This record gives sequence, structure tokens and C-alpha cells, in this order.
Amino acid sequence: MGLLLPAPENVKKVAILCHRHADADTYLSAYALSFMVGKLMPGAEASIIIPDGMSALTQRLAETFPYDKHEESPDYDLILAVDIGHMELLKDWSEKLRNSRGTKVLIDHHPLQEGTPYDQLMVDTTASSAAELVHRLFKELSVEPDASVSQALLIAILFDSQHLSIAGVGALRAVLDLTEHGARLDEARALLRSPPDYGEVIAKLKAAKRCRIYRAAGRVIVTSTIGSFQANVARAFTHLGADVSLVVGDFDGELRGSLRSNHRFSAETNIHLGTDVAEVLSKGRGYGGGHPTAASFTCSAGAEDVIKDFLALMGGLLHDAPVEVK
Ligand SMILES: [Mn+2]
Repeated sequence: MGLLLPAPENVKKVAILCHRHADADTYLSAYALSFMVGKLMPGAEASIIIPDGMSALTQRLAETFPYDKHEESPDYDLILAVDIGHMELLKDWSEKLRNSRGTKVLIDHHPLQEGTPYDQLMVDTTASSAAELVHRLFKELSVEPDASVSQALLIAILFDSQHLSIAGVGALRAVLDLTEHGARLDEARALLRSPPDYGEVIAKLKAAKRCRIYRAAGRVIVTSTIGSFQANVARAFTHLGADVSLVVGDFDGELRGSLRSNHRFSAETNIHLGTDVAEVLSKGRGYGGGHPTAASFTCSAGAEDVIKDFLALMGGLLHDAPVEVK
């Protein structure tokens, strides 16, 4: 699966492309690739391109691992796209990539989409991060990462592998090798820790203080009200062990609701929070939908009415009326 890059003398401009709203994996992989381009093609100018901003975490990481901003070029001789997933995630760069006359390379751990315009691929869906593939590329092309690049790749691997909990052997080998090149695990973990958002903390604790607990068919259902962070609060209730949670709050004269359930509940009951709950609750008075274990809705009814309707709906779906636990 070795990549064949164009000869250095034919490359003046290189674009290293991240997916939109860049996360730690795509950005730090791009950071490492720009170092690699500098080693392999010292005469080329490498630009990291971030189509639609960065996540808050990535913004913080980019202070430690900064990139040089260059004026956008009309075209590039080489485009390295990393951790892209869907072409739509490139925003306006999707067309620029298609129309480019340069060599287009994809380095990705997402499944390959049909009809993509790349000339060369390094795609491995068994990798838990794109950074793991970038590390492999350093090996294949015999480029030694320095301590900063090693640290960047280590952080990206930790980020995308949920702190190695879903890491495969390849990622673990890469981690070991990166630490031997100067990366530090303790520092990587520290850089990934986000400062608390106290607005969210207070919202969670207030909602917890006024939550109501129900049992139906052996399951635990939790409802509460809060004016903001409904989704985070609903998720927090499932982290506490609730099977299903509903959190509602007024926002701009409307009622907003968030629903969460855990995977066991979803698998065992087949209740889809998007189609079975959010859509039903908002029907005729708003709109809603979502995924099996995460959904939301907006509607014009009052909080107490919606909670009552939700409990009745869950009673029907579970064939057992919820009973409040006092
Ligand atoms: Mn990734």
C-alpha cells in the first residue's frame, strides 16, 4: 500500500487538507504531514487547509502545534487529504479538489466513498486514527519524526482511539514508537483534558436536583427540566445509569427537548428515540428526530404536558406504565 509521491523537483505547492470543523486527528495528522513534506520536498511550500474552522480543542492544540498560514494558491502540485471521511466534509474544497491538476492523495481510516477523485490511496479502516496511518507513512518513507511531531501524532492517536480503549495492535505499536521518538504520554493526556464549562456543570447539577425517576418494565426513566445544555444533561443522566432520559427547557418561547438512551436499552427494546419518540412527541406541534439512542425536538407545548406525553408514550412502548420512584 506504499504511496508513490511525485518527484520533489516537480512539487512547488502542497496542500494538506483537513475535514471541516477540524478535530484533533485530522489537524495533528496534517501538522505531521507538513513536517514530512518539509523533509521530502524541501523546496516546496506546504499549506495546511482547514475548510470550515476547528473544534475548540483543536484550537487549543494548534497553539502548541501551530501551522504557517499561506495565501491560497490557484492550484497545487500535490494535495494530501487526511481523515476526510465524506467529500461533503471538505465544504467548498470538494470542487477545488476535483478540479485540481495536482496529484491527489487520500490518507484515511474511514471507509472509501465511491467516485472520489484521488490518484493514490492509503486507506485502512482497521486503524483507529488517521494519525496511525501517518505514522506508518513516516516509516515507509524513512522520515524520522522529531519530538514535536511525535507528540502531535500521539495526541491524535489517543484522541481518536478514546484513550486507546479501541486501539488495535497497530496503534499500540505506533504509540510505543512515538514515545521512543520523544513523545510523552502524560503530556498528551494533559493536553487532551478540556477545562470545565461551568455553565454546563451548573446546568447538569440543577437538572439533577429536580429530576424525577420512574421505573417501567424494569427500566429506569429520568425526566428533568433545564433552560440550556439539554443534550449534555440528558447524556449525563444515562452516564449515571438511567436507561432513557428526557430533558426539556424553554428556549426563545419554544420548548426544546433532548432524549438519550443507553445501547443496552436500545438493543433490547428496539425503541428508536428519533422515530418512535422525538417525532411522535413533536407531531403537529413542532418538529423532531434523531438517532436510536440520541434525539431532540422542538415544540410549542408546555414542559409538564410534554413530560406527561413522554411517560405515556414510554408506557405504551414498554407495555408497562412508568411508576415514579420517590
Ligand atoms: Mn479520525
